[in-house]
Amino acid sequence: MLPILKVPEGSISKYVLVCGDPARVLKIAERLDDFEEIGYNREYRTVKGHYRGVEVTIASHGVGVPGAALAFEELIKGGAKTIIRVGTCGSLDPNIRDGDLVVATGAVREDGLTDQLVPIGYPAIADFSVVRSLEVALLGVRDVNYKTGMVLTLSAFYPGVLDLPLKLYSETNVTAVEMECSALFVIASLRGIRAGAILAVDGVVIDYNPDEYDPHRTVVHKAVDKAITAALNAVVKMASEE
Ligand code: R1X
Repeated sequence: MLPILKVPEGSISKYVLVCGDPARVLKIAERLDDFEEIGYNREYRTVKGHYRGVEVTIASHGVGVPGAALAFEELIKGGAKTIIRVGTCGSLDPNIRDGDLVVATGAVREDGLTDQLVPIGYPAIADFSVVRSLEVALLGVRDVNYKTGMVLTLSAFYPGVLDLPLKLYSETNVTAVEMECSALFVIASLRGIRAGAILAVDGVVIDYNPDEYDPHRTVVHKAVDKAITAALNAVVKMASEE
């Protein structure tokens, strides 16, 4: 048994989609041809099914790197060979707005966890074949505006007395901020598997005001739906290339 996910070892598919929210696991699962829930412990809901004949596991990892890292490690231990995060992010690029998508090429490691795993010079990068498959899949998604670029993974969501470094990374051409990708990319690289991420923009946060955060709008839900479509079709493409 994998202790945190509470699913049997070996029960995880080669292809895995992950998201923060356990409710979104079901939203994604409803797009599958068939599925069954194989575990639900804490914030970690795990579902397994098929999409166009490809076995796929959908799992939630909660908010933030430390909790998500546990999920990534156990998913890999359980059999994952390719993990795609389907999440949300705030845009750091004034041209990328609410409802757009971001395909992550890599992540700035402002996460407070991965420096405990490996020296800070080790890059948090997405797998090129996953990035390429997501971009090809996006060609088949209607009415989508997306950018492929770096993301900032930050552990703080609500600022304390210090400013969050959003302007700095916006000015250095980082596209978006979120809270889990660096751990996914570092852990995937350390364990020798592929990972990537496709993120729906839920606000432009260069002048960040957490009081304005509202991911519960139709424009965000629609973008998440597009991200799910692209991620599932990317999986089909990668499976066909094996
Ligand atoms: O990665 C971010 C975090 O999981 C995206 O949404 C949550 C809160 O911002």
